[in-house]
Amino acid sequence: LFIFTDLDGTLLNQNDYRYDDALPILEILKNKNIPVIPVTSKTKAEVESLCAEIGLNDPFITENGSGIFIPKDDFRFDTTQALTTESYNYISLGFEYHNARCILWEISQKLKTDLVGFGDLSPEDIVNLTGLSLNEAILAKTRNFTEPFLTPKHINPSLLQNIAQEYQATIVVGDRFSHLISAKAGKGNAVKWLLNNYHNLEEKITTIGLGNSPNDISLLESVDIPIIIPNPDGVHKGLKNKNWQVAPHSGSKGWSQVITEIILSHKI
Ligand code: 2M8
Repeated sequence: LFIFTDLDGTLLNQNDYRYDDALPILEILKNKNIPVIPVTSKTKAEVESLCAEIGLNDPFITENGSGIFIPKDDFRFDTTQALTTESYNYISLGFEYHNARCILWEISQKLKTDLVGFGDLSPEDIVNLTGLSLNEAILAKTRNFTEPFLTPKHINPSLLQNIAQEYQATIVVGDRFSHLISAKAGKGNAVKWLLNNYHNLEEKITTIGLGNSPNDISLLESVDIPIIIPNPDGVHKGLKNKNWQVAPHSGSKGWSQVITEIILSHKI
């Protein structure tokens, strides 16, 4: 069993980013050696800090499927194609951050509209927009592959998408922001990469995926058991037409309830 999970609004509460309700079941999963793999819009810097806090040691996928980071002491995946940093073997499916910024600028020229990205915002601006702490906002600005930007209200989303395609880019929608990512990235593609490069291919692994926003659709489509975590005000409108199980609560409480039910009822 593998669990692929979005973070903001899914394992973490949407408004306060807390995860306390999920700690007991996370401990059980750790004792059962069930990997919990974050698949998030967040940066490597943010996920590392969070994993250290929560005690997660599995691979993780950052910036909407752009970076796949596998700890160097984790030999379960084929990393012959991977690049290396001090602690990880990693695969990049994404742009370099500088290119993502340039493409966003080109698109804003074409649309004759300012598109305001994280690179244009100060850490204090990001604190005000997100409710992150100042230190967390600095980690969120430490981007490697993608540019989150304020969703422009008066621009047709399909026009934005069509222009992005001219640059081999795509726009995905998260909780609060839109994100410019490489067309080769996306949460689903990164999940598929990990599953295809899992050494023990003969063993049939069941995969669970959890998410709350439109950028989680490709993740949820890539797993055996997709689960929607509702937002505090209900299921995101972009996920309402999906026929997937919906957790009984939002955030970490909902996460914990569905996973506890699956694990303790021996459904798997
Ligand atoms: C951004 O991601 C969220 C995730 O859904 C969003 O689009 O609202 C990211 O840039 C991430 O780095 C940051 O931590 C988060 C803060 O809310 O916003």
